[in-house]
Amino acid sequence: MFDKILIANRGEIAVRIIRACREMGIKTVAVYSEADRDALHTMLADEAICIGPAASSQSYLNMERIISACVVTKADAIHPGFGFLSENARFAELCEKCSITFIGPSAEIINRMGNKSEARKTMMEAGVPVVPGTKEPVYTAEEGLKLAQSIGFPVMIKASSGGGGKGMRISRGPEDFTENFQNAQLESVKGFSDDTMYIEKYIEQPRHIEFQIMADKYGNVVHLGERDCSIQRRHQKVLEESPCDVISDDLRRRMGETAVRAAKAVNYENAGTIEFLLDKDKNFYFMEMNTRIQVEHPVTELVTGLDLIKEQIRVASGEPLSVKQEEIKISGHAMECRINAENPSRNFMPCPGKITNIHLPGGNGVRIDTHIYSDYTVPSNYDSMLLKLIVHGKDRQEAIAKMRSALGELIIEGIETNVDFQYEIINHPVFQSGETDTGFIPEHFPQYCK
Ligand code: MV4
Repeated sequence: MFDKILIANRGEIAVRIIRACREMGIKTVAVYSEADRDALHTMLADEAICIGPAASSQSYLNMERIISACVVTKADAIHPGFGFLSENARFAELCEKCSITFIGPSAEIINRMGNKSEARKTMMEAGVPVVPGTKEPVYTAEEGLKLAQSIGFPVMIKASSGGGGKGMRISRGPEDFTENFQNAQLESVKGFSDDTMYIEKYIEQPRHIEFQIMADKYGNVVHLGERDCSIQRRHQKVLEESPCDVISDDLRRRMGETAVRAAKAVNYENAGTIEFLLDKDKNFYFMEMNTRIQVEHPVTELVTGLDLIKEQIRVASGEPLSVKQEEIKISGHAMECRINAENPSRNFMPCPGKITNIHLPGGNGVRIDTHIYSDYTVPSNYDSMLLKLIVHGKDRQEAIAKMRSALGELIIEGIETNVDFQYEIINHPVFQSGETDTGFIPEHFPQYCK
């Protein structure tokens, strides 16, 4: 087992990882930017090293500085958390070259799954159902139009390097195809320096269902059930839950087996997520694979009783998985609300600043993952997520009741937050009925989607 781990991240996930290490008797090294001298992760770790100015590009994305911090402190491994360098194949490779364990999959797998059109082809060849569409990359609107006509409109045009809706356009028919293709491709060239595109049949009002998988170095792969992440605004997840109400035990078994097959097809190692689109007729299609631990991992922890961060550390150190598929049981229902420093009535503009007073809810089945404290100043340089409010109840109804109660008790003063917006979602009759798909927020909160 590792003696010391460096956490190449900040905020709540850095705190989450430090706590897991401490429970396991592993020493921790925090890295921090000049804007994070007073950050909780900086204070909680056994050692802390400043790696540069506030701008992420000069600190949390600065590979050389982070590797140097690791060498100086003699840490054995780096946990990248999510965002920042977590899906950067060059960083994973740099760690490998410096004999530092990168807690995650190999650089080769990160690369392969980061290329969405290649991931799609890999999955098709492994017998994993993908959305009907192209198998080979598409580079011109002319060849794209022919392919779109054979797929049948409407289609979704996607950039191979895309993500978060970037480089993605719907085309409803041949008359709007060329313009949409060119716009999507231009966005991709500008954002990712990559003109590789692919085309899929457009799935109307799908649910975003993702399966958590975990794999060790010995080819063992398990799935830990699904998360329904359909409640999104502009491709940002707002609320996640597990299990998904419309997935039967039989469908869960079939989707889970598919997720495991997808991971095995690439000899996957460590924690990963297989994203599916689930259509109205309960057909499911592979969409993407995320090669990191995700923001919403706690909902899976609450329904499975497993600690995913500890499991990541154990498998990275060479231990086999601590559980077999038959031992994994999904119990009760968990839900997570992301609380951000943002102003919903000003188009969710980020609102950093000083927190003058906070009160955190608690009680049976209430978990809070956060790095904020009273008098803490939220810096303007990073993501606006402040806190994850996660609840676990015996069923969905009880989870909703706990979330409603906890949101009502949560107080964060001094800065604007989306707490009231989350409260409106939780209280919405359509949300409570479970009839939610990716169109939920635009349809029921159009005033927030302009
Ligand atoms: C789709 C789709 C419908 N059909 N692909 C959005 C982000 C990117 N990861 C993929 N996305 C979608 N791909 C096909 N073929 C609908 C979406 C989509 C969506 C997906 C998940 C959660 C929220 C979404 C909101 C709008 C569109």
